Parts: sequence; C-alpha cells; structure tokens
Amino acid sequence: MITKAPVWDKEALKRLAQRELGDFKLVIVSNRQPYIHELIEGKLSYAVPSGGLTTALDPLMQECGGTWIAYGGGKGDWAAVDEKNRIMVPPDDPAYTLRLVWLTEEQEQGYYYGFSNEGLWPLCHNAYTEPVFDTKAWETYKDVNQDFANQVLDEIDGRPAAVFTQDYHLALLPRLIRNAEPDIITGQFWHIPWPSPEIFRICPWQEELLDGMLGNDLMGFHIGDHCNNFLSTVARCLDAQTDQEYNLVKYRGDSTLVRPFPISVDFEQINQDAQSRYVTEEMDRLTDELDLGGMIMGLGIDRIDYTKGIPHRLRAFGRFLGKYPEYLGKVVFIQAGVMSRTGIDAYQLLSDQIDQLLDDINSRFGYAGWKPIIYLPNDLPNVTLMALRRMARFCVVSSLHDGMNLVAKEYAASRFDEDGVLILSPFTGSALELTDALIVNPYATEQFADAICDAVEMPLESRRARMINMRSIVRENNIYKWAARMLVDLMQGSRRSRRPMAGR
Ligand code: GDG
Repeated sequence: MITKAPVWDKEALKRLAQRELGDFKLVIVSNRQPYIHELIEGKLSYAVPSGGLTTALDPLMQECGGTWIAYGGGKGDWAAVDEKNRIMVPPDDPAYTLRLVWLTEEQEQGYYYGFSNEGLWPLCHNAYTEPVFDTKAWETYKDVNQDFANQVLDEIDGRPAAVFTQDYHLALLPRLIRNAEPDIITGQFWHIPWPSPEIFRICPWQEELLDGMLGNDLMGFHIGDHCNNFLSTVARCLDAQTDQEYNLVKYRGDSTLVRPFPISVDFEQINQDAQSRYVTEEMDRLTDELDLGGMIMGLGIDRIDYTKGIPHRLRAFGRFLGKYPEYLGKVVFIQAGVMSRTGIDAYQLLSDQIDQLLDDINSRFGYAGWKPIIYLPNDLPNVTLMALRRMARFCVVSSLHDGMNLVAKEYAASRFDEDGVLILSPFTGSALELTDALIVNPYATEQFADAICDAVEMPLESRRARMINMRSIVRENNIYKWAARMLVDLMQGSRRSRRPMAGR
C-alpha cells in the first residue's frame, strides 16, 4: 500500500513556526505592501495588490504573526497608520503588524522604477530587453535600502529576530542588518531568476550586490538552476569559497546556504473559493456580457510584462486561427491582466505592441458578432479571475523567462472539476513540476499554434488525467510547504552555520 505524506496546511505551519521561531520575532521586508489603503472622499478603504509576492506571503504571516515592513505607496496609507507607521492587518481579521516606510517621488523613481525595474529586472530575465544602469538610480537604491534597514533595526530594537527579506529591490539590506546586528538571523527569497555569470557581469555594481546578498544566512531561489547560476556568479565575481555540493558560500568569515524553494499557492483555499456560488454567478454574467455561449475559451492572466510572452501567445493564437479555420467563430481567447510599471518605456512599448496585434488579429479573423480575442487589461477582482479560470478550456502561460509563475498553479488549483488544459512555457519554474501541461516554446509559433489545437481537441479523459496529476502536485507542494521548508532552513541552517568552527 502506498501511504501519502501528510499535506502541509495552516495549522501545521503555525505549529512549526512556534517551534522553530521560539522567542525570535519574525520580520518580513519587501518593497510591496500586502494591503494598500485608499482614501476616497474622506473614507478609508483597502485593496490587496495583485502579484505573486502577496499571494505567497500573506498566508504565512497570518499564521506566524510578526511584522511586515514595506513601502507605503497607497494614497490613504498615512491616514491608516499610527505614529510608529504601524497598522494591524488583515483589516478584517488582524493577525500581524504592517509597518510602512515612506519614499519621496524621487526615491521611488530611482530605487523602484530605475535600478530595480530598469536594471535588475531585465538583467535577471532572458527576455532580450537591455538593462539600464544609471548611477543616480543606483545611489538612490543604496539610500533606500539603508532606510529600510533602519526601520527593520528600529522594529527589532535589540530583541532576538529573524529577518526574511523579499526580492531584488532589497539586495543590499541583509548586509546592512548583519553589519549593525550580527546576531539577527537573515534570509532572503529571490522571486525572479538568477542569470548566468556571463550575463550578471554586465552590472557595474556586481560586487556590491553580491556582498549585500551574502549578508544572508539563507538565500532562496525557486529552482536549482538559479541556485547554480548564483553560486557560479559568486565564484567568478568575489573572493569567496563556494561549495556546489553543499550549496554553501563562505565569504568574509560567514556562511550562506543557497537552496531552491519552489513557491506555490494556497491550494485548498483556491479549490474551495472556486466552488462558491458567487463564482458560478460571475460565470453566467461573463458568458452573457462577453457573448461566450457555446464557445471554447482560452485564457491568459498576467501582469502585463514583457517577460510574460503575451505578444508571442497572441501571434500563436492568430496562427492557430489561420491554420485551423474550422475553429473560426468557435474558439475565443481572453487575455486578462493588470497593467504594471507603465512609467517605464519598455512597458509602454509592450502595451502598444499588444494593441497592434489585437487590431491585426481581430480585424483579420473577426466578423460581426464574433471577436477572436477579448482583452481585459484591468485589475480584475478575484471572483472574476476565478470565474475565467473555471470557464477556460485551456489556459496559456507563455513566459519568455519566469522564476516560477503562480498563474499556472492557480489554474490547476481552481479546476475542482478536473477539466482544462494548461499550455506552459518550459522557461518557467512551474514547468519543472507541472509536467502534465502541454509544454511549448513560446518562440516556436508553429508548434505553439499546434499546441492550442491539441488543447482544443484533447478528449475529456486525457484532460482529466493530466489535470488530476497537476492538481495533486500543487496540492502537495503548496504555499505552506514552501514556507515551512524555508523557515526550517532559515532557523536550523543559521544555528548550524553560526556554531564556531575550527580555523574560523
Ligand atoms: C514574481 C515572479 C513568481 C494577475 N492579474 C491580476 C491578478 N494577477 C495575479 C495572478 C498571480 C499574480 O498576479 C502573478 O504572479 P506570477 O507568479 O505570475 O508573476 P509575478 O507578478 O511576475 O511574480 C514569478 C512570483 O513572483 C512569486 O514568487 O512566481 O515568477 O516574476 O497571483 O493571479 N490579480 C488580480 N487582478 C488581476 O488583474 N487581483
């Protein structure tokens, strides 16, 4: 008899967190806050920003408690916080403290749009957008990392603490914390890929960035390839010892453990939410409003970003319609997603490119009463996203490069009916786990168009068999398992590596 390992859930994570953290206070630091406050006509309201980070970490904090420190970018944030810039969240069921850091417009420009998103983001993604390295933006990035570090140290106030830093906006923070308070345990998760040393070395401030990250006891990436790239980069750029077998870096007398932690979603929650009657009502509303009755529907949901391969998938859908004209009037593709980083030229270019492709394809193949591609570039509410996932015969994730990609896992988690086909790019972290997807190279338009045809024609038994497998993987490798594994490695790994060693 095969016995299955128990599935991680909120309760198990909570018990583990209590055991591992003991007296240590958990502090998460990220650029993006998990709850944004708005002030509309004198009334405070809040919104949950879209994006993978909040989806993944809010459940962890709700179970573990502690403080989340982030940039306060909402128009109503200042009105929501107390004199220490703190507020308890979630607003409806307070479980942890959110502490906000304020940035001037100039700081946001240099640190967020400038160095983080015009420099590091394209540097880490093989999407052929050239990174911009501006000295003034770099100086601002350093200042802002110092500001965040000051807030973290003030929040901890000399008590035992573990600081879990998120992502590429705060690469210098761990070293600043380590220099100020060497006893604080430090870990960081890098939510995007790490490039090869040949690519990383074009960054003029490569040593400073790596030095910052090696202020961590634990450095997490989504997959082994990103860890290996990081270890090779460190070996090339710094006078450090790297041990590829044990995934360890020794530098300036300290050790950093480098490990893969494939991030995921709250499977049970999504599975349950998908079954709500509000979702069914929303499906009816969308079917009427978008005139989808009797149509086979394909779906893309993304933050509108040039790494997500949106033009590539639209081209492939166009090719599918040209190659298989029997599906004209029968298959519709809905592209949903929220605009992001619109202040950056590359994003404006992408948006124009998408508009152009939509015009071309819809005017070439559409006719009165049928439009092949429906574009919904809005921040859609969860109920709408859920309804779209449930309605979609196939969901397309065609990233040119993606650390993990949560949309793919959300699609599988939503399909409690065990139907639906996932078309997935091999350049996502998710492709290593979701091997029952139709894996297709987004640059190979012809194969991509054929994969869309395969998804449309796939018999129900095959769809079901594949979906059952994908769901069982996401159910087991859920967000709680991700958090639990990181927490254990952070707390136990750091205790081990800080034990005095002979010759150190
Ligand atoms: C980074 C890494 C990694 C999308 N449109 C709307 C909306 N979304 C939600 C999706 C999903 C999230 O945004 C996007 O997550 P991804 O994982 O696809 O991508 P990134 O934002 O680029 O995240 C990525 C992730 O960090 C976690 O580590 O997986 O590789 O790039 O949850 O459903 N949500 C709402 N409205 C929308 O219109 N509410």
